[in-house]
Amino acid sequence: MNAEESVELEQLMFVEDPVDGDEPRVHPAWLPPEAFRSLGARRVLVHGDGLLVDTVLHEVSRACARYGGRVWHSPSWDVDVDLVLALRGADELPNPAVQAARAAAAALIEGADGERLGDEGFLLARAGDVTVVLADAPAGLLYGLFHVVRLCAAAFDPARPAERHRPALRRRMLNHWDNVAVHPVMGQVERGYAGGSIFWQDGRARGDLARVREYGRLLASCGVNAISVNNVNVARTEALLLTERLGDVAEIADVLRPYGIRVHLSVSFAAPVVLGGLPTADPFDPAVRAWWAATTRRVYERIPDFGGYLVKADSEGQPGPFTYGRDHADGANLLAEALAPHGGVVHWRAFVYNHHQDWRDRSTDRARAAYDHFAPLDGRFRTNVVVQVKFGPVDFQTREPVSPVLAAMPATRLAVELQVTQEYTGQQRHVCHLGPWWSEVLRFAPWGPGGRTIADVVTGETAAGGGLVAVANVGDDVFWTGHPLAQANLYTFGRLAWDPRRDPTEILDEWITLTFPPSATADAELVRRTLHEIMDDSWRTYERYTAPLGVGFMVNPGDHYGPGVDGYEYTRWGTYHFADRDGVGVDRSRASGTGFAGQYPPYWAQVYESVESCPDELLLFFHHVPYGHVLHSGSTVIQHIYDTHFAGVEEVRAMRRRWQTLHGMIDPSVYERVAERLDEQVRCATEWRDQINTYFFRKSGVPDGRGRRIY
Ligand code: GCW
Repeated sequence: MNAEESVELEQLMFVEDPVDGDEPRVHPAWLPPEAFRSLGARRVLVHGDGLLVDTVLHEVSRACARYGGRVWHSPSWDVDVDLVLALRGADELPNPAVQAARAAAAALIEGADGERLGDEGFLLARAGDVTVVLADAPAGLLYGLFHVVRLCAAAFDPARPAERHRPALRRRMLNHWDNVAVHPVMGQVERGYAGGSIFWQDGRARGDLARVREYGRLLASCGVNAISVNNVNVARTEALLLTERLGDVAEIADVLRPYGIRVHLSVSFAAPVVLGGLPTADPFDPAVRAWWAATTRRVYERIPDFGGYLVKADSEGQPGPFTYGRDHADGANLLAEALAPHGGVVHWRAFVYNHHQDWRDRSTDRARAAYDHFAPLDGRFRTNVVVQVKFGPVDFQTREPVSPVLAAMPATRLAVELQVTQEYTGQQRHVCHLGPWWSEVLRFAPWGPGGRTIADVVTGETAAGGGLVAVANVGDDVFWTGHPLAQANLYTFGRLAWDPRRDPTEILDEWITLTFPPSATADAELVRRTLHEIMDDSWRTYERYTAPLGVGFMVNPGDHYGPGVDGYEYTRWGTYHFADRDGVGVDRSRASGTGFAGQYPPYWAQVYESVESCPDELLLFFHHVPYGHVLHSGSTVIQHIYDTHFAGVEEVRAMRRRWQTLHGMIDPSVYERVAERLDEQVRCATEWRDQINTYFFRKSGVPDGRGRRIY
């Protein structure tokens, strides 16, 4: 069969064509046609069969149709080619280059540890003039193809040594907080900053899933292989996705399957009551267990490769096992038992805390909650439960210590949950590249320097490893993420989930090359340099002009955007800074505070316990100190607050100036959207600076050592 005949190209021309007659074009994100130029100009042989091999074939055909290359699909034998993408299990190819590559690469395929390439791994090797990508399974071939796209011409460099790639994490997952029915407060997408949902609209599934298909393609190209399609806050309409509206979920699964992405569903713990009409959802009740078993069986009848359930229980008003006097292991195991016969998993969130706290009560500490609830349950979860832990103990702040839960459950599969949607980091109106922050979290060694890291925990060096999860940041916005540069956070998440030990700046560089292909850019080096200058340190810049020294949560209540220093100070949410005329910060030491520091293994428990050894950037998270306290940096706390806030705004102004140098050099619509958002970032950062500086000046009465204007 010749691919040119077999591929229905029109299905695949989405990026080039408007979604709908009048609608604006959808930005291709990091897969613009130009990114395929190098691949598309080659002669390519695809060998193997299966749904994902067809996807590979479609991709190659599309690129070749555009850039003049040719495609053969097996069995087209003895042809001269530049690239072979082949399944190893497929019949022997009488193609000399493939045979040579196979022989040369045999040792590499088995790997030093004797492991095979696995379901998703691939190998790239040169044999004579030919680049050969080999995989054991179709998904590996698809990932191998996108690797070739990323490498561009380098994939065809005769001197390129053979390489072997396997994802470090089996599950690389995005959670969508998309509502089916528009929530009166949270809207269509909770904490969404990029328009409506790509799945749901006004209470129902979107009929046209072209956008979802394109999303699957973007995700596959950066390595994501699982998504949950509805909010963890499950309301009435969303609960129905498990039963009556399962067909909608099945349709989404059908569209994503060709990209190797499995669909998961957020479910309500109260489903047996709400949907099943039972009087209880008690995990020990036989009728409840039978209901989950039967319901789950029906899910798999409809979606045979369904991934599993995601649950937020006993948290922020969601139902859970506490109602029945059971704990979270009992709750999670109930669902795990129903999923086990079908190979599904439960992602059970550890984000459980009291959201009706009295601000007068200094003994309750929200940071302690996840550990207090979950650490005692270690060893009690079934093997198909993944306990999903927010990276920090509070709530996705710009700076927090790494959650101690991640070091406290060696007999449990743990996943780290990151927030790609920038709820607390500028809501996709600010440039805030989060790769360096996530990487810092993943490299953190909770048992002390040189020891095992969070990356080791999630890849499964302790228990089986639960993977990496992030809350998604896309919507029906033309640029997917509102801020075009926020696409890089999504891309970086996927790449870090594939390999959590990678350098985030290198990943950003990959994203830049794909998104702004050198062949389509007047001065590629200028674009690359400028984007690095703007983005590399943008998370630290964001940190400088917002809440200082790890204290967190000085945001406006509700929407969480912009400064609101006392916005949460006298509320029930448990996020306080305790600033008074003498000092600021939360005493979480064992000696005199809430004892949270003691939840870490000894090395960090000791470091965080004392004001002297606590790292500057977390000082106010762990300690209440006087404004005159001298940091390791040599500055006082109050002067540090002033200096970083003045500096942060200057850095944002510099970002805007740098961006202006790209005028005329890149797609004008991207240029304009980013320019507009940088104006807002300058405005908002200035507001942060002035409110924070003024607040602390008024509290402390200490003037700025450098005499700058404070209001
Ligand atoms: O940070 C908070 C958000 C909520 C979210 C919650 C969670 C889905 O403000 O909107 O609810 O986290 O993670 O469950």
